[in-house]
Parts: sequence; structure tokens; C-alpha cells
Amino acid sequence: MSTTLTPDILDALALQAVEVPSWAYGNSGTRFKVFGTPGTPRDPFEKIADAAQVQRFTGLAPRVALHIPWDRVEDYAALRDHAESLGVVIGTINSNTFQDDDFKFGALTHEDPAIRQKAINHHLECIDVMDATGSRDLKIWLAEGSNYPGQNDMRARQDRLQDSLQQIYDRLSDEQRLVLEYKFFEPAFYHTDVPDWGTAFAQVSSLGERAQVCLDTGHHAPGTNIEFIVMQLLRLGKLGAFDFNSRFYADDDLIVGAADPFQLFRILVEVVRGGGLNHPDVTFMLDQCHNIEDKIPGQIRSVLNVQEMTARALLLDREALAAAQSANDVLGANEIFMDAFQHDVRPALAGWRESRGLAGNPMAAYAASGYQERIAAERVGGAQAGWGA
Ligand code: AOS
Ligand code: ZN
Ligand code: ZN
Repeated sequence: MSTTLTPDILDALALQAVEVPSWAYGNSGTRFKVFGTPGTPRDPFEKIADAAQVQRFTGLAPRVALHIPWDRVEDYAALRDHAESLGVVIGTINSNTFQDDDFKFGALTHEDPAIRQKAINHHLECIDVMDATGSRDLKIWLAEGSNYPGQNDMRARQDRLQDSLQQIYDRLSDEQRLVLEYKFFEPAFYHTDVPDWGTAFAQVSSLGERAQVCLDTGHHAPGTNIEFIVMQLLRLGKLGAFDFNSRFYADDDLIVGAADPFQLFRILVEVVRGGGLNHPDVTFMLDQCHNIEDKIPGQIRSVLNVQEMTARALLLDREALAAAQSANDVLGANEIFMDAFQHDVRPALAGWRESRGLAGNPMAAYAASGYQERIAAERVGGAQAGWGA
């Protein structure tokens, strides 16, 4: 196995961008408590300023995803200009039909046409924002479902969902996409209307080629072979985005790679195998919340973890692996696979960063920059929630 990060590998690493979410920079927490952090942004402009620090120290995070209504502003062109003045651009626009009382019993699936239209109109507003920010992707995650058997007609809800999504999809321009995210649980307890990759695939397939699936790594039952789903969606041409994060128990939204770096490696091996690396239609987005750790370094660590596991996946000796697989050399194939995973690429990546004018250790460089202390001193009062209105 080659342990050298060749120029081809380094070029591939340089090109793979990671899109950070605006809400990662706001205060967030669990349903038990939201702990505030000094220096937390007070508005979307400050969130983008913080996200730009991740790009400044890593060179890996040029795009910032927004969330409507959390990032609603009067002037989206000004927000777009602000981002670009800081060296980043606005990326995916995330809708939110999970915090409006009218949507208590559903939004895009609701039986009441007026409520369903309100939910559709919210997405049309998001597309207006996309037009203003130059965003390509509308990401939809639906917290819709039911809590008890018999509560709702699950089939009728699927039919209404398809009709609602079609109305939204038809509003998109030829350059825009709809990315539908699935989640097997919460906040509904009995059924969720987009619970799994199969449902998301079926719904987006009925819409058209610019409708894709978003795979959130925290949205699967324990023990799910997520890399199989990655392989299948890539094979079917319907993997539009990742929401990368880590979980120990549920959708914990922790630093990606922190809980299970091997799972992240296995996912990225399938991304590389399936041609999804540096693919314009496969967005590497983070969907994370930093409830007790400082948010900017939490995001820096996250994008570095993605880069490190991508580097290891690119070190995998695919020819030797294919030969061992063809020979049914069970232990040999696994050893080749594990060799790549076990290789510590951090020293090589640090040297490569320095050769490109970046700090070899972005975490230490950010800590030494004084930015955290400055925003803690300047931003007094009025911090925005990351997860929350
Ligand atoms: C919720 O669990 C989903 O992961 C959503 O993707 C995400 O948290 C939401 O998009 C925030 O707007
Ligand atoms: Zn997500
Ligand atoms: Zn989630």
C-alpha cells in the first residue's frame, strides 16, 4: 500500500469543499437546556463572519448554508455581498416547517389545503431567497408524521406530499435543485413521512432529475450500513448531498468523525468508489450543533476530519483490493482495506497546508488568532439561537 499523499491525491483533497451550516455558529442545545456561549453571533451577518474563519484557517469551507427563517434578513443581496467580501459564498437554503404551530399535524402532508399551501408558500419563499443569494440547492427536511397507529392515513399523506413537492419543484429554475432529506425518527414517534432512503428516493424520482436525496449520517438506526446506502444512491444517480455529523445515540449532531471515524472512512471509500468525490452534484454539507464546545473550532475540527478520512480513502489500494476480492481472499481484502484506514495522514496534511500558505495546525492557529476573544468582548447580548427561532 502506498502511504504517500501523491499530487493526484492532494489535488483531489484541495478540490473537495465542505459546506458549513449557519446554525452551527448559533447557540443550541437539547430539549433540556440551551447553554449560551460568549461571542455567539447576533444575526446572520455575524454567523457568516464566523463561518469565514473556518475557510480562512482550513481553505476547505468556501460555502455557508442558510436556514429560513433563522437567517431571514431584509436584504439578501447585502448578505450575499457580505459573504463574498469575506471569501465565502452562500450555499444551500434549508427550509423549516417544524416550528410553526399551524404545522402541528403536518405541513406538506396536511389534509387541510390551506395549511398545505402555507407550507408550500414557505418553500416558494426559500426559492426566492435562492434567487437572491445565487444558491443552487433547496434542502427540505420534514418533521412530519404521527404519534400513534390509526392517527393518520399514511398513504394519503404520501400522495399529498408528492403533490406538494411537485408544486415546489416546478417553481425551481433549470439551474436549481431540490434535495430531500430523510430521517427515521423524531419529532414524530410512530411514523415519519420521509423516514428512509427508499421513500426519499421514490419521492424525488417522481419529481425529476433535479430532485435528489440528502443523506444525514445521524438519521439512521444503530447498526445501519450507511455506506451501502451511499453506494446505492450514487449508483442510482440520486445522492445530492450529505449532512455530515456524528452520533452516539441518535441525531446528536456532533463533530463528524468524532464518534466513529471508521464509519466516516467507509462512507468516503464508497464516495470515492462511486465517483462522488469532487462531484458537482454531491454536496458535502455539515449539519451539526455545538452545544457546549466553541463553535468555530468545532467546525474547523469537522472539516479537518472529513479531509483526513478522505485522504485515507484515497490511499486505499483499489487494484490490490479488487484482486483480493476476486480471489475471495477474505482476510487479505480486509487487511488492504484496514491498511488504508490505519494510516495517519495528519503529518503529511500539515506539511501540505504549510506549502499552500495555510497553518499546518488550523485548530492551534485559530486559538492563537484572538478571534474568539474578540467576538466574546464585542458581541454582548442578543445572541441568536442556532437551532431555534
Ligand atoms: C434535522 O434533524 C435535520 O438533520 C435537518 O437537516 C437539519 O437539522 C435542519 O435542516 C436544520 O435546518
Ligand atoms: Zn440534517
Ligand atoms: Zn438531523
